[in-house]
Amino acid sequence: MSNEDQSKHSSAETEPRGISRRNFLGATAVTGATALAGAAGLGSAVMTRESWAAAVKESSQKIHVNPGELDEYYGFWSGGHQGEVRVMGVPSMRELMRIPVFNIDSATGWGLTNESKRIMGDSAKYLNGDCHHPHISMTDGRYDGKYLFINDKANSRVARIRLDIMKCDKMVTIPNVQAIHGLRLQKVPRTKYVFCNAEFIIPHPNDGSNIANLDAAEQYTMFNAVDGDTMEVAFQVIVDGNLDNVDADYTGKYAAATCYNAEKATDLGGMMRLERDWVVVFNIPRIEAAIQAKKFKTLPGSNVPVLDGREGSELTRYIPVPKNPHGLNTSSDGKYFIANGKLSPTVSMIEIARLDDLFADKLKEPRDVIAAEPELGLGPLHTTFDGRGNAYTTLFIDSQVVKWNMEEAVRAYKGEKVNYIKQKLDVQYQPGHNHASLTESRDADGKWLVALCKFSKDRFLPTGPLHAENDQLIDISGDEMVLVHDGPTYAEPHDCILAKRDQIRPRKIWDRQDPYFAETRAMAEKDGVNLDTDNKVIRDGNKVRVYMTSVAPTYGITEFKVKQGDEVTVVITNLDLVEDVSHGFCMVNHGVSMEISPQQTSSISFVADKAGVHWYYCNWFCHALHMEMVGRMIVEPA
Ligand code: CUK
Ligand code: CUA
Ligand code: CA
Repeated sequence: MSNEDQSKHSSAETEPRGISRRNFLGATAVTGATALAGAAGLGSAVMTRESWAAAVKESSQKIHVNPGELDEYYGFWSGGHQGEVRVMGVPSMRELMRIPVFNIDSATGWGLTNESKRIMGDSAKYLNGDCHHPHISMTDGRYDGKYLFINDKANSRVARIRLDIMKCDKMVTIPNVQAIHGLRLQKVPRTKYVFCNAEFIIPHPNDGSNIANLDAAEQYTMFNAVDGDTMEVAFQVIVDGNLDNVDADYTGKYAAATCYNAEKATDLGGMMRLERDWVVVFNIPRIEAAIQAKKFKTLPGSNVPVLDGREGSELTRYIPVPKNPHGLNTSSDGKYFIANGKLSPTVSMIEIARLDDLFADKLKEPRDVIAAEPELGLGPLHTTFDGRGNAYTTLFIDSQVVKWNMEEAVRAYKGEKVNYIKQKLDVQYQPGHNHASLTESRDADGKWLVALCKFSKDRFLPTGPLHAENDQLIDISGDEMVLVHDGPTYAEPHDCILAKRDQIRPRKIWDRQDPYFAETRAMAEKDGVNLDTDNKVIRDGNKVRVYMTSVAPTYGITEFKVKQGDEVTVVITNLDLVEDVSHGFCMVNHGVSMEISPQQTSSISFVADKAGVHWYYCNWFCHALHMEMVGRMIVEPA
């Protein structure tokens, strides 16, 4: 089937400049793709041009959020290798906020302030990150709005964001592994574990002692669980092959992860050698029992329990699936783990109810848990759900989202003649993740779907060789998907998550007792300073602590003296009680900048290495006299 046929009804509305732009990645995006079989045909009747235009008009009206009105959904977007999380309003697709996490942020002082550096810990030295998978904590399979967790592939970290203040409050580096990629949460009974996959296979120990003969060294990667409450690593499980994406089930018992490198190869050709790789399923109660029974080891440099989950272990099962699978998604009805084929035009539906038998060795072979393996199109990467029995899978190579029915796919697998494909919608272009509203919870409501397209090509005004990506909003509330919005985004939102707005309960101003700045408060107490009232300079050897309050439009201290070479810490408490009156502190020519929101205490340290007069100013516009909110640091020459 040609692209022209497949895009029949959507091309008129979404591709006014023709569809010739669609093909450029067809054969080259994924090596070996040309060898793949063709896509299955369309199931539903194609709408007439008139009814399509009417549907687009109706859906487009739904996304218009009038000035002064609020969006129905919060969206949390990963910022990819830009390192931050972005908060969006959906369906307007307006960007509401950015939450710096694995990056440095000049506006808020993330990565510069003492509070943020304490949270980043040893990894504060890294100025880069690469986040992919943002997920909201759950209780009984429903978003509880407490935390958002996200991975950092670049520096093997996991971070937690407190959704009441929308700031990162914990960060942990996973030991003994490289590149934390897939990350999903335990859904039931609650998010006790944050499951995260380390992608790359490395030698153990990885200290250079075995590089003369790497072939003889023991090499593996590990599945990891972080305790969502303490953000300490709870356990690690050694696996065969490598690990890509992961998800957990709705019983609390199982997590499953895709592996694209069963070959344990170190190059592209080698990683595609086998016709099948696998999904590895982890038995969480058995892992917990093994830890209780002290059946684990520890690796040098950490005391995390490390268990052996390689083939033959009681803790895991390996289910062969076609070549180089990618996304792993639990259907919102709790029935299936769905592994997305990538180099195979299929997805593999693993029936979760049969996993007990698989672990009890009651099945003839692991693939007996496959309920269906529907053929969907070229390059299936990720699948999302509408809560009405339909699944939506991105087809990277075809540049489409395919809507298909899960139970019909199961019937077709059993030999019944039924066309499970409901619709294929062109998206622009090369989608990675897609994500439907509330899809990772029992509450999947089938209203909106976001397709996160890696390429925008000519959908937007040109911005030089580097193009925006394109996060497209699709109305899935009716029988047909309708594309309603093109959303340009900066590198690179791999994934997003949508929650109902009443599931997130942010604070309006800070609580003075907030643990976020508890250590700064403790330091003040030691200095005999009351943060809520005092403006004081404390000298302690060559360390100088400047405590001041701020009330729009003045700092409590407008002049302080230090000596050249002093290590200065400025601590500011914003006494304003009015919502939205944030102050800033910027010391000119010192690389010093931070946010102090109402009732917040923030602190930042620097060396006063230049003698003379140095102005500081408020850099968050707070008052008609904001420009006058200034002060001077006078530095005596050494
Ligand atoms: S991965 Cu990026 S498109 Cu990191 Cu979730 Cu599939
Ligand atoms: Cu305070 Cu601007
Ligand atoms: Ca492979």
